Amino acid sequence: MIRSTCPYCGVGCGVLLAPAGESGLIVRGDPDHPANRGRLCSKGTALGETVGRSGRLTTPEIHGRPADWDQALSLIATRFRQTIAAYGPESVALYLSGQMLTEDYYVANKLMKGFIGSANVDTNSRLCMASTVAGHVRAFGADTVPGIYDDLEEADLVVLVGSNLAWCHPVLWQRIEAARATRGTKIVVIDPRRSVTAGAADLHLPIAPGADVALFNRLLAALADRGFLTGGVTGLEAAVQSARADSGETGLAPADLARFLDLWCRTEKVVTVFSQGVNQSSSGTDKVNAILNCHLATGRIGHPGMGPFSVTGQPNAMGGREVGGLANQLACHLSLENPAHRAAVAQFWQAPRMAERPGLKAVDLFRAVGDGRVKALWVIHTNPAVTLPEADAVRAAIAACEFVAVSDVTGATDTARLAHVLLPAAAWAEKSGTVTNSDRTISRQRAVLAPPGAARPDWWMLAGVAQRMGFDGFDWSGPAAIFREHAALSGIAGALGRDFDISGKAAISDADYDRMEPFRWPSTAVRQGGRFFGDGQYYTPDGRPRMIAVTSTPPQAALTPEHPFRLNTGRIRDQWHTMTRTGQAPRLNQHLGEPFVEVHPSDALRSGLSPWSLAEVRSTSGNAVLRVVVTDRVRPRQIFAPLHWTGETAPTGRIDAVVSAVTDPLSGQPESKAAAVSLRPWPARWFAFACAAGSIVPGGGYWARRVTETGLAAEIAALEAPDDPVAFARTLFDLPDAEVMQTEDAARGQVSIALIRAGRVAALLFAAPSPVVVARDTAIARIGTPGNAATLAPCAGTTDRADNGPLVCACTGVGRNRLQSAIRAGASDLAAIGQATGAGTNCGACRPEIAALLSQLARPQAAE
Ligand SMILES: Nc1nc2c(c(=O)[nH]1)N[C@H]1C(S)=C(S)[C@@H](COP(=O)(O)OP(=O)(O)OC[C@H]3O[C@@H](n4cnc5c(=O)[nH]c(N)nc54)[C@H](O)[C@@H]3O)O[C@H]1N2
Ligand SMILES: Nc1nc2c(c(=O)[nH]1)N[C@H]1C(S)=C(S)[C@@H](COP(=O)(O)OP(=O)(O)OC[C@H]3O[C@@H](n4cnc5c(=O)[nH]c(N)nc54)[C@H](O)[C@@H]3O)O[C@H]1N2
Ligand code: SF4
Ligand SMILES: [Mo]
Repeated sequence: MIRSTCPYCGVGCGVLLAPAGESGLIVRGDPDHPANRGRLCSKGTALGETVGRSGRLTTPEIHGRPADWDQALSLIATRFRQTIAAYGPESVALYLSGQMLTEDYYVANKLMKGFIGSANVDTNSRLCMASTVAGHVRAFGADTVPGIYDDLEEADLVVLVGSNLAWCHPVLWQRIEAARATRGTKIVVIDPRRSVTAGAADLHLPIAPGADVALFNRLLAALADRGFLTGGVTGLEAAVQSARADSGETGLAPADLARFLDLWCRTEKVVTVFSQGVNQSSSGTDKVNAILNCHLATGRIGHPGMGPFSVTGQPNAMGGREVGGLANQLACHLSLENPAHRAAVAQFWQAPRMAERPGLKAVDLFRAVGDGRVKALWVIHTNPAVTLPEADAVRAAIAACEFVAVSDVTGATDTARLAHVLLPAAAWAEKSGTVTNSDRTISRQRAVLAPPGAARPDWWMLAGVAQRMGFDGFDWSGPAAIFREHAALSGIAGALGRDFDISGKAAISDADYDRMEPFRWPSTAVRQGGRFFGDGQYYTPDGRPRMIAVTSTPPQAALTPEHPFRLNTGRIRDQWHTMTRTGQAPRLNQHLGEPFVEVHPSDALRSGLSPWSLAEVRSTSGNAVLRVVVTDRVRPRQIFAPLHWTGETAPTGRIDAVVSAVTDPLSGQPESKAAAVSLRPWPARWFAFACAAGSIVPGGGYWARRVTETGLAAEIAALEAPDDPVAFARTLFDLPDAEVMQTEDAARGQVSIALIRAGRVAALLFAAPSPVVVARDTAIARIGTPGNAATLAPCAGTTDRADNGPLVCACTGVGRNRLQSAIRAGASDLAAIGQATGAGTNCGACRPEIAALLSQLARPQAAE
C-alpha cells in the first residue's frame, strides 16, 4: 500500500492507500505515522467512498463551455495582465485555502508577492487561524507552535478552550482518552455549549459567549495571588494589573470557576488546547494572548506535558502559514513589512516586483470585489460564497466581478457556479506534495489514482498562468523541485533568525522526496524537530517572551429586543465544511442529514417551536431556515447551527448568510460564533420526505438533499401544500411517465406515493401537514426493489424508531435506535455495547455519543 496523509483535519493522520477497482480506494490508518499510529476517525475511515468520479470536473471550462488548458490558462493570464495594466496590481487577487499542498501554496504566494507585486493573496485560514497567528507573533515574536502531540499524553491536565475535539480532531481526542485511561489525565472543556467533548470532560465550564479573556484574566490573577509566577517575561506586571482590573463576567458558577482555578494553578503539567471558540471572535487575538499569558507567566511552556496548543483545522493550515499565504505575511515566517526580509526574498526569487505592504484580508478582500476595486479574482480550493460571513453579499460580489477563475474538483459548488473560467483540479489521492499538521510534522501526500480527464494539480495551473504572464522562475519539473526551492528559502529565513527552517532538506533528491518520512520542523544541520522555547529563547528583539495586557470585551454584535439570540456556529462529526467530499459517502450523511438549529427547551416553548419543526433565523445580514432540534446542550438565549449546508445541498441552510462580517481588529478574523439573531417559526404547512434512484430537484421552499446507498434522499417543506401531490412527485423526480402507487393515512393526513418504472421502485414520496413520520432507512432501502403492494406498507406511518435511526457509529453502521435497543436490553457500558452491536469498537469517534446516550437513558428527564 502507498503511504499518504488524510486530506481532512489538522491532526494529519497517516493513511495507507491502495486502488480498488474502477475508482475505489482501500484506506487504512498508517501504524507508523507519528500523528495517529494507525488510528483513523469516521471521516478518514470513509475516504475510500469519496474518490468516485461522479460529479468530478474533468475539463477546463470557459463560460460553461469545454476548453483546453492552453485556452483557459492563457485567458487567465491575459485578463490578469490587462487588469493590472489598467488598474494596477492591487486590482487582482488570489483567494486560497489551508487545504492546498505546501507546494501549491508556495507557487501562488511567489506569483502574487514577488511577480504581480501585490499582497492581495489571502486564504480561508483568515477565517480559521489568523487570531492564533497574530497572538503567537505578539507573544513569541514568531508564529511558532511550541509543543508537540506527545505533550497531550504527558500532561496531567488538558484544558480544551473553544474546541470540540472529539468531533473535530477525533484522533487527538482518542490519544488523550487513552492517556486518561492510563494516567488519569483530567480534562476540562470551556465551551458555552455542552458539546459531545464537553459532555465527556471531567469539568465543563459553560462560559458566556466571548468571555474567554475574562476567564483567563481571572486565572492570571489567581496565579499571581497564589505565588505561581516565574520571571523572565516582558510585560508581566502590566498584564497582571490588567487581569486584576478586568471585571468582565464569565457567566460561570462560582464553584466551577474555583475548581478550574485550583486545578490549573496546582497542575504544572497543563496543556491548554484552543481552537475556533477562541479564534473566531472579535477579540480572538486577545483571547489567544490571555491563554499564552498564563503559560508564559508560569514558565509552563516548551517542556514535556505543558504549553499552549493551537490545534489547526485544515490539513495544511500550518503549511500555508509557512509559505506566507496570508496577506500580511511574506514567506518562511519572514515579515512583509521588514525591508531586510523583503530584500532577501526578492533576491532569492529574482523578483521583478515585490509587494511592499500587506494586502487585503479575506473579509475586506471580498468587500473590494463587491465594490469593484478588485476586478480579477482566482479562487483555489475553497468555497467563499458559502463560508465567508455575509455569504449572500459575498456570493453577489463574486457574481458581479468582472473576471473570476475557480479551481475545484467539482463544478457543483456555490462558488464554482459563478466562475468565468473553471479549472479541473486533481484531488488529494491523485497528486503529490507535502502538508504540515498541528504539531509541525511535515508529511507527504502521494498520488495513488490517475486524475480523471484533464484534471491537473493546483501548482501546475498556477505555474502555467505565471509563465503565460511572462514570468521566469515558474518552470519546476514537479512538486519535489518546488519543495527544494521552499526549503532553500527557509534556510535564508533561518539565517535571518526566524523559526521556520527546513534547509536540511534543500538538497533532497526526487527519489528521497518520494520516500520522505514524516518529520517535524525545524530541520537544519544543527536542529531537528522537538519543542520550542524550553531554552527560554524567543523570536522577539530581546529574545524574551512578551505578555500582553488584555481586557475582556463582549462579542461585537449587541443583543437587542429584535435580535435577542446569540448564534453559535460550528461543525458536526461526519461532514467536512461544504460537504463536496464527505457528502459523497452515504454513511457520513446518515449521522446528521440536514441543516439544523439547536434550541433550548425554554426558548422553544417561548418561541413556539416544536421539535423537528422549521425555524427562521435572521440577523441584519440575512436569514436561514433550519430544522429545530430542542436540546439542553445549548443554554437559554443561545442557539447553535452547523456551517456545512450550501446552495447545492440545502439553499436555505447557508448559515453564513446570517453571520455578520464583524472582525477582530488585529487579525481580521471574523466573529463566526456570536451573531445577534431572531428566531421564529417558519410556518410550513406541508412536509415531505423523498428518496429516489435518480434526480430529486425540489423547487422553492425548504429542502435538504443528501446522497444515500440507493441514490438520493431529501427533506422538503413548503408554506402551502401542492394541489396535486402526484403531479408534484412526477416533477420532483422528473418521472413524468412512471406508474403510480398511492396510499393515504386519513388520520394523519399523510400521503405515500411510489413511482414505479420497469417494475422497480424508482422514487418514494411521503407528505403530511406536520413533519412526516416515516422509517427513512426502510424507505431508502426500498428504492430499486420490485414495486408491489408491500412497497409502501412498512415505511409509512412508522416512526424512525422502527429502523436503525440516525447513524451514530459510522464505521460499523450502527444507528441510535439499535443502540437504544441494546441499552434497554441491558448493555450498561461502552464495552457491553461494543460487544452487542460492534459500535465504538473501530475508530472510537462515536464513543462520547454512545456514552451520552447511556447516561441519557439512565436519566430519562434529560431533554433530547
Ligand atoms: N468533523 C469535522 N472536523 C473538522 C472540520 C469539519 O468541517 N468537520 N473542520 C476542521 C477545521 S478547518 C477546523 S478550523 C476545526 C475546528 O474545530 P473546533 O474549533 O473544535 O470546531 P467548531 O465546531 O468550529 O467550534 C468549537 C467550539 O467552540 C465553541 N464556542 C463558541 N463560542 C465560544 C466562545 O466564546 N468561547 C469558547 N470557549 N468556546 C466557544 C462552540 O460551541 C464549539 O463547540 O475542525 C477541523 N475538523
Ligand atoms: N459560520 C461559520 N463559518 C465558517 C466557520 C465556522 O466555524 N462558522 N469556519 C471557517 C473555517 S475555520 C474554515 S477552514 C472555512 C472552510 O471553508 P471552505 O474552505 O470554503 O470550505 P471547503 O468545503 O473546505 O472548500 C474546499 C473546496 O475545495 C474543493 N477541493 C477539494 N479538493 C480540491 C483540490 O485538490 N484542489 C482544488 N483546487 N479544490 C479542491 C472542494 O470541492 C471545495 O469546494 O469555513 C469558515 N467559515
Ligand atoms: S482525525 Fe480524522 S479527519 Fe483528522 S486527519 Fe485523522 S482521520 Fe483525517
Ligand atoms: Mo478551519
